[in-house]
Amino acid sequence: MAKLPVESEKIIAQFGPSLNFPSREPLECRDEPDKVVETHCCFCGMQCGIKLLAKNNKVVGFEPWMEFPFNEGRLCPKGVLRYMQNNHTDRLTSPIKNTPGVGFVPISWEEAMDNIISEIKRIQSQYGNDAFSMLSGVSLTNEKSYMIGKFARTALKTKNLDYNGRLCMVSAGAGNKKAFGLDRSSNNYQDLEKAEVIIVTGANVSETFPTLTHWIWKARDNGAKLIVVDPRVIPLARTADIHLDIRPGTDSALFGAILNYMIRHDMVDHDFIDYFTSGFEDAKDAVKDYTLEWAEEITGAKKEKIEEAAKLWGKASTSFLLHARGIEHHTKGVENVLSCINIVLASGRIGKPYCGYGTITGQGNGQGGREHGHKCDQLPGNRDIENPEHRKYISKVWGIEESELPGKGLSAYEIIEAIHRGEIKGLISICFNPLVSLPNSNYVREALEKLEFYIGIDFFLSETLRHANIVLPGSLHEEEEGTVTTAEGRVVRIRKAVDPPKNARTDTEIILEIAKRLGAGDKFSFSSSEDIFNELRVASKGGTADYYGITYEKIEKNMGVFWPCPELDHPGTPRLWEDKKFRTPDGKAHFNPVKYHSSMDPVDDEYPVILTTGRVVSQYLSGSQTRRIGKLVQQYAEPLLEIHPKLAAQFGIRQNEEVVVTTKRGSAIFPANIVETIREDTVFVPYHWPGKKSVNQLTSGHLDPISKIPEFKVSACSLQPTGKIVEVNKFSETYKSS
Ligand SMILES: Nc1nc2c(c(=O)[nH]1)N[C@H]1C(S)=C(S)[C@@H](COP(=O)(O)OP(=O)(O)OC[C@H]3O[C@@H](n4cnc5c(=O)[nH]c(N)nc54)[C@H](O)[C@@H]3O)O[C@H]1N2
Ligand SMILES: Nc1nc2c(c(=O)[nH]1)N[C@H]1C(S)=C(S)[C@@H](COP(=O)(O)OP(=O)(O)OC[C@H]3O[C@@H](n4cnc5c(=O)[nH]c(N)nc54)[C@H](O)[C@@H]3O)O[C@H]1N2
Ligand code: SF4
Ligand SMILES: [Mo]
Repeated sequence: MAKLPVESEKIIAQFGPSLNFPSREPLECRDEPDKVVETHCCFCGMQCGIKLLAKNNKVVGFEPWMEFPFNEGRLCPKGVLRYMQNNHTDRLTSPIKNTPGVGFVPISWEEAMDNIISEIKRIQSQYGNDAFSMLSGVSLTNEKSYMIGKFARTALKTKNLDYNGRLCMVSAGAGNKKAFGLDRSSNNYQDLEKAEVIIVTGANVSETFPTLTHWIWKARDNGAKLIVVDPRVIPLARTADIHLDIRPGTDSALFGAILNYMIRHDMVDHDFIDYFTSGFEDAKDAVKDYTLEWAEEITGAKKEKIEEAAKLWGKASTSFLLHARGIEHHTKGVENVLSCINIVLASGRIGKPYCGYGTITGQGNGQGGREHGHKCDQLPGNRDIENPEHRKYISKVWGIEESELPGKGLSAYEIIEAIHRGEIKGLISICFNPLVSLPNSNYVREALEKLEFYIGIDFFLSETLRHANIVLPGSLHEEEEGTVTTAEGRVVRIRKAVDPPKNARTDTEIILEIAKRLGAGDKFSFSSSEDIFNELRVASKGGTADYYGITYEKIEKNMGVFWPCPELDHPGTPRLWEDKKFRTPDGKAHFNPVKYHSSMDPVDDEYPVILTTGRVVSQYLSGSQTRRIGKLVQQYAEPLLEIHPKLAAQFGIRQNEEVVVTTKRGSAIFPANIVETIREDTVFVPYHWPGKKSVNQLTSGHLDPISKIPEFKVSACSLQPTGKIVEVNKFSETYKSS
């Protein structure tokens, strides 16, 4: 079947995006709700506890859930307004089919399913099973993540399944596995409270994990010293003791120099290194020439400040190091992570109260979703799809021959490349908006147009899904039972508040139905989310991410259980490594030698400025959800180019002037916001917008060789003012033009 043209105008007329922006609360809110449901926010990895109020099978508001231990009722602007998605006018409530000359038309489930199954079968018989690929996402619960991993391998029988965590958690995951043999932050965040020194690098905590700020403030109240590493003076940096304003892409040089300083000044824990680690000599050797002067030259941060930071860290008796995507979105993302872990291991401050290390998980279920097998190289329990023992165990749980279990598939961006090469012809995506979130978006769009058949499952018609042949209306967070695992490693319960509206179905029902029609019904006879979780528990047993001892009942009773939890009578593990038994083959924590090297898209005469990208507090990821909530759009309506006054003067750029930003991939125009809170050689653009406002038109498809994460944080660019001054953040106008 040939690819259909995209009837974009008609689609927008039919399905928005339109803003949910009532001038007053819905009338239902004034009455007593029928139900108050204790659950969690659908957005970031903090997974704040929240109570949803439901009336007449609709979510009409929220209340703080004061007892939930992490956020104690606190919420950020997105958490407060998330409930507005449930009754949204853009909500997909029927399967729709992209029809030539007409746009999307509603069709019955029967017709949708018949069409889907016949196209999957046609493509797979013509080109082979792996020619049908799947992309998934970790806003989905553990149950759905697990089920999708099983679905792709045993029903769709393809190796080409990957997920949006490929853009997010994989550098940290790979680094954690190399160093500790297990991929989870080492402590719950209450351990921050009495840390003497806290390093936060590449994490704009106040905007991206707002409720975590509370625990950092608590530590500050107790006298903690705070070191923030970021090319921008992010809100957290404004009150830090030391702000290291490094050039994007130079963290491994900074942390290498700190390690060298600690070694030279004997600020390392020799006993810990001797008894509990391996690889120290190699790591030491790799940084032996990394002086403070050299680090200043590479990073652009002052050597006196680097020295002060090294001393504070080196001499502390308790400490915490946190990082997020600022150090991970690089072609050396894994190395950056390892350079941080090296200074943690050298300090010996891990596995003790108030001593911790962790990546701050991004997506709602960024932690659980990276453990249970919807990554192209992974099986449940964070097992390795290429390890014969792991394959044997999971094949047994799934009731298949090991030879039937596909091997390692392609990662997310590699799937796009394979579509371009004509090797992949079909795609089913759920919970992922790659046209906005993958780098080099014009290339991604061309790939979507090349697909012979594309099925999407979402509750909104995202920009990507406008290229689909069939879109199935799936469910919101509050429409299914399940569990997610928070950034701390705490497995918590997502509770159903309402049913999916009209003719929409739960994601689980949809996947189960497709599996059944593909002839794999016997492996998907689950009758509830708890049923799926119970199979996941068994599948994870013995893996590093062991959930066997966690049950729905135990989670409810304790407001969450920290994995690993290998037995039913095990209390869970809020703090890892107290026993110093690391999960590497030799049982030790591993230092890894890290040499600094430059990014894949370095600046030159033609592209002299570093472009880095990220987030703002009021928008979430590709924006498909938060760009539909008017009160959030009003806070920050369109992407602005953050630029330092000196750099602006150099290019003759004025406040609110539209600037053409060009990289080797293409050009885009953003109004300038001239601020002193950014390095003079770097500009920043948030990425939550599609089409002409998408900064991912400019980012590159260069990937980290180990984790396959794209280099979102460094692109070389040139700047050209247009002479046109615009009014920015007039949200109604922006909305019309996006
Ligand atoms: N409001 C909001 N919150 C979110 C999200 C959202 O979209 N919106 N998304 C969630 C998800 S999935 C994620 S992954 C997290 C991301 O959370 P963060 O990683 O905190 O967010 P980013 O804005 O991508 O990047 C963080 C910081 O990295 C800095 N940076 C850029 N390059 C470098 C570098 O080379 N080194 C260092 N040290 N810093 C650098 C940027 O200036 C930026 O301030 O947020 C989660 N929370
Ligand atoms: N330039 C640049 N690009 C980036 C980044 C960056 O910092 N800079 N950050 C990267 C990072 S860290 C991430 S995590 C990615 C995220 O990128 P994406 O995963 O593409 O972003 P989302 O907006 O979460 O897209 C999820 C889609 O799934 C839908 N959805 C949400 N929940 C559910 C559900 O429960 N069921 C179903 N069926 N659908 C659901 C939403 O409506 C939305 O359409 O973007 C990456 N892209
Ligand atoms: S911090 Fe994250 S989980 Fe908490 S309310 Fe905000 S978006 Fe939701
Ligand atoms: Mo992310």
